[in-house]
Amino acid sequence: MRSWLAAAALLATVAPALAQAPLVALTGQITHARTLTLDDLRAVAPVTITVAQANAGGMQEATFTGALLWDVITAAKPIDAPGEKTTLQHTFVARGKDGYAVALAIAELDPNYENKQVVIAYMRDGQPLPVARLVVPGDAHAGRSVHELVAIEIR
Ligand SMILES: Nc1nc2c(c(=O)[nH]1)N[C@H]1C(S)=C(S)[C@@H](COP(=O)(O)O)O[C@H]1N2
Ligand SMILES: [Mo]
Repeated sequence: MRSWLAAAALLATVAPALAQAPLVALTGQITHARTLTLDDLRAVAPVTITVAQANAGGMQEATFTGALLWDVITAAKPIDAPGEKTTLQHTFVARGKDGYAVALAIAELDPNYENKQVVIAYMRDGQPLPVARLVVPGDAHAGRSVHELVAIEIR
């Protein structure tokens, strides 16, 4: 009982700190460059997607909940290069804590083009994830599913 109370008290102090810890930095050609916390991501309308993708061990199916990358990007307002006639110039490099990096193009996300429901996930199969993860539905392979996502650079 006593240890249960101690654990609950610890969780009560640690959980809010985790929610406010820096999670994913938005950098590059963006008006509102900032580091998003879990609370920031939770403040975005949540999207839930189920993906089945191949990894080294075979096919893996999972359901993820998170913030739509398109919503996060549009709120942060990409800066168009001088002279460019379209916002379709933009690409994103998503990077994990280990340096692993993958690229996305804005037309993949834009509802007027591919409208891919790419999410910055903070839940997997109904359980909170300890770190953020990029999930790219439609990809046959899990290669762009960046684990421990720490930064998204807008180009
Ligand atoms: N940060 C990070 N994310 C990564 C990788 C990596 O090396 N580092 N490998 C990718 C590759 S190639 C695959 S197949 C999946 C494997 O993750 P899973 O086993 O959870 O599907 O993670 C992807 N995300
Ligand atoms: Mo992989």
